[in-house]
Amino acid sequence: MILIDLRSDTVTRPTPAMRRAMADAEVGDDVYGEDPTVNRLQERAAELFDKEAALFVPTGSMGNQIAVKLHTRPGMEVVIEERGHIYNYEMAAMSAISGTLARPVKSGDGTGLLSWPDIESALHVGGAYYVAPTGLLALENSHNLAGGICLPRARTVEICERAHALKLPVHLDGARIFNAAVALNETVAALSRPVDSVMFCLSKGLGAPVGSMLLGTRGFIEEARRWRKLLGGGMRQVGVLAAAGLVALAESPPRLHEDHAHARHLAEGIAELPGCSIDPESVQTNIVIFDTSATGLMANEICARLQRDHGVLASGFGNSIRMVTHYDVSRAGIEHALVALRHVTKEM
Ligand code: TLP
Repeated sequence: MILIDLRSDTVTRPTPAMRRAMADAEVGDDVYGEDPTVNRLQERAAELFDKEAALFVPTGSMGNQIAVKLHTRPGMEVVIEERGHIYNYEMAAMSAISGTLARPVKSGDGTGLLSWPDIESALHVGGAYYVAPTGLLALENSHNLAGGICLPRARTVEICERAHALKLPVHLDGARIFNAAVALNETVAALSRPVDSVMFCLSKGLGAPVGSMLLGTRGFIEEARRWRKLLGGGMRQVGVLAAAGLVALAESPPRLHEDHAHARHLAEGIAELPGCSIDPESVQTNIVIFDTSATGLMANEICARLQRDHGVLASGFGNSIRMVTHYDVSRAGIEHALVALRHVTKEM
């Protein structure tokens, strides 16, 4: 049976060009700062994002958590949208590593996109001494669990201006910021210019096998390097991975629109199925999250049947299923997934 793996865009395998670059990579010991390929990747990322410096980290989670650590002190709160990855899927690391507490907020319009009034009502800035102060505002673009929706540039600018006026730093979880940039027709630099730090993943839609980048000022990145080591993320001849990252940065952004078109097509098909509900218009990038409550089955059960009988892999969360498109899934794969879903929902 063919496998169509829509669980995540993390499942992509390195392209032939990435594998060649990995085999040929010039390497050195990156803990001494001597890996030329890592150094090139960091310089390239800083240039693309128009930030002073960048650091190659093993995972997006490590990049985010180093940022939380550097922007806060123990006893502070981190304001974040209630479905944010840093809050929901990073093992409570902000409390374990930084001694901070998440202050989750709902977006007033229900989309997952925060506006300044949503944020303002959750802030503790310059208030009573017995209230935990807000240390950081964490944004996410695109917003994974909100269905890959994108935070427009103007909204990011406004939020950051207001936060900075209160001396509050802003970190952007830009795991999929290249998808957001394509969907919004912006550059990644424009979307992340107003924030103090940004993390993006090479290992998601960009298709590299491993790695993420953390960016900010030179001083911030120097400190981040110390924390990466402390967390066990000081790697050695890691140019073999950075080489794939450089190929990913050069080759992948121009094809992300294809993943977005596949996701929209998938959502349009799903909207027609009995018991499944999604507004295809809300699908802006490569993530499709649809509600399955009216099928009478738990999402996990639907996913189990999709996999067992049709070789289609998806992720179930409560009453929702998430399907993520990426370069290893073609238009034919999307059609196959729709046929499979049609079968499974008809059986119910
Ligand atoms: N997301 C994974 C899962 O953890 C849910 C996925 O399959 O989407 N920020 C965002 C917005 C993410 O979606 C992820 C990974 C991360 C950070 C963490 O990246 P890694 O997995 O490299 O630690």
